[in-house]
Amino acid sequence: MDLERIMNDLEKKHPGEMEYLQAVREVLESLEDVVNQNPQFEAAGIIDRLIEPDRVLSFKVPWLDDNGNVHVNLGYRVQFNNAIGPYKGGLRFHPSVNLSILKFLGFEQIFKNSLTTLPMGGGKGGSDFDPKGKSDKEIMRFCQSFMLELWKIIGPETDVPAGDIGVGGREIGYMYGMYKKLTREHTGVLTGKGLNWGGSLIRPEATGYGTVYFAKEMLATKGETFEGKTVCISGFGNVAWGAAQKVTEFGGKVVTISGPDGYVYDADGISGEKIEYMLELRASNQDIVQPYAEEFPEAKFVAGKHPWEMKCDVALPCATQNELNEEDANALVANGCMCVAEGANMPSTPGAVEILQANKILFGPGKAVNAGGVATSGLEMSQNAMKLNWRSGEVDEKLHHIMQSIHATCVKNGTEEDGYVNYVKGANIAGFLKVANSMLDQGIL
Ligand code: NDP
Ligand code: 2IT
Repeated sequence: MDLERIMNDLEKKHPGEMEYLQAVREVLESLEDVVNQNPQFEAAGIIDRLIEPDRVLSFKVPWLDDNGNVHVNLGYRVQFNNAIGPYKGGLRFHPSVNLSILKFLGFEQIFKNSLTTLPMGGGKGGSDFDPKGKSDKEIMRFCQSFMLELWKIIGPETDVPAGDIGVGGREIGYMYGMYKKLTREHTGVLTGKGLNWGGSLIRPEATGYGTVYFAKEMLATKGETFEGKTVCISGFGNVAWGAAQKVTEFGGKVVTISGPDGYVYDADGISGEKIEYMLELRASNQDIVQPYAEEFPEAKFVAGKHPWEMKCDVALPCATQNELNEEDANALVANGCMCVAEGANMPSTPGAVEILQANKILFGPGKAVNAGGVATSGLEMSQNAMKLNWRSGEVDEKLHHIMQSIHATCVKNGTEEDGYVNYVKGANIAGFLKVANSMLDQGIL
């Protein structure tokens, strides 16, 4: 495989799409040996076909604010690959959203979904709409307008969107309502639905729980557990919330959360009512973490910084892409951190990953670590198809089992000669092989 030729061609076609090019390079670097050992992949142009999305829908989303002013946002759906199942992946509403970010997320989703063992292809979508400060009615009107375009290309057997940054149960509800009205069908077309109308128990907690289940397996390879460990978490959204709950349950102490304004350090541990307060903070229209330090005076707010400068045993980045850089990685290493598990998608920069791996720190990439969210979406699809609901214990047990199996797959495919588990390589190779072999079976299209 000629990696530089592939990357140069891709860059020429999509100049400046930084996040997309970063994600493709990271995956292809892990695949060089596997592709070279399997000439049938090159003969069928698997890599060239895999790195371009099947299609991208881009549309405008006009909506009215509460004062009657018209706004126009951009909306997208990237359908990346459906070799192993319908396109599946979240919708992100955030002002930073652009095609590069959605293509990086859709590309990662292919391998993540493959690792879950469930039949789901890869896709992603969203809008540059900023939910911050919007009223409930404005959110509703925006979601309805977004779905007026999106419904044309999605369906329970075609493409099944879900939540991501800025899209939770409320937004899924408004979008689902409009989809149902347009199609006159009550189907499992979205996941992350409300419990009364087709949602699955444990889905809200699943990404955070799955992240901690995966990190628990990583620690176990060193004979360690979460008991008594100090844990730094970034973000204070869906993923951070579930992760904080599970770490606490496993006997660890969460000492940080973070937002775009900085981070909060709470030496007493962020547990119980404090975790619930995180949810309130996130739901507030301010979207900052500083008020936590006012509500719980034992905590300290540090403006404009990342939490990775604090001493911890385990770091769980759960906010957004490229939020843990080389300086942060060096600080974690210097402070004796033993495990970094990515709850967010691609939160560590390539330079940071290199530093963590060179220092033989346990490093779990997002596509393996945070796969519990989409895996539980897959379980929601199964329940919808059967028109049955599983109890929370049943869903949680399946989630736990899936995370253990993804971990075992990473160990199998990523263990290096010196015994160090390269989880990046393991996840990329295992995720890729299933998709590539399926593409081979299905012909060139
Ligand atoms: P939320 O919207 O609930 O929380 C995201 C958090 O990150 C917020 O604190 C948000 O603050 C912050 N954030 C977003 N963009 C930036 C930025 N550019 N700089 C600094 N902070 C930022 O989202 P989720 O918890 O759902 O998602 C968090 C991460 O986990 C994302 O990478 C997502 O792709 C990933 N993920 C989510 C899954 C899910 O099921 N929800 C599944 C798997 C992965 P603010 O919005 O104010 O900027
Ligand atoms: O990044 C992700 O895996 C998600 N945002 C969840 C996607 C899903 O379809 O549940």
